[in-house]
Amino acid sequence: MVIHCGRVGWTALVVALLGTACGGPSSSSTSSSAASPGGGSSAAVLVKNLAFTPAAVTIPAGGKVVWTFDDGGVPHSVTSDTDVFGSAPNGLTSGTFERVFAKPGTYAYHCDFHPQMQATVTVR
Ligand SMILES: [Cu+2]
Repeated sequence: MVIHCGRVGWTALVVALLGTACGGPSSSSTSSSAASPGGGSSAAVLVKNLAFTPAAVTIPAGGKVVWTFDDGGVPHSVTSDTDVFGSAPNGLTSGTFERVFAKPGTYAYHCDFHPQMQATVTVR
């Protein structure tokens, strides 16, 4: 059975009895867009001038941190204080190192060559 909304009379009554509202609540437009998984959840750290910049980054669980090495040939490493992650042990002078952090927590790390270079990754 097809109900035409334009009519009045018994058709409208049937519509009312059936609890059907033609063109009732207008369909909401596409305004909702949740944060895309995997997107926009990374942080960048620059390894330069004997420092990690910024020294503290926060990412959501499953997010990624990308370190970029650019210190004029001075080698640095990204080494977890608790050895849960680390870049090449002999240091990097260029390029990037990246890691995905699946579990929430605070991850302290340092540079094996320059003990004063210390920073943290916080995963929420
Ligand atoms: Cu270093």
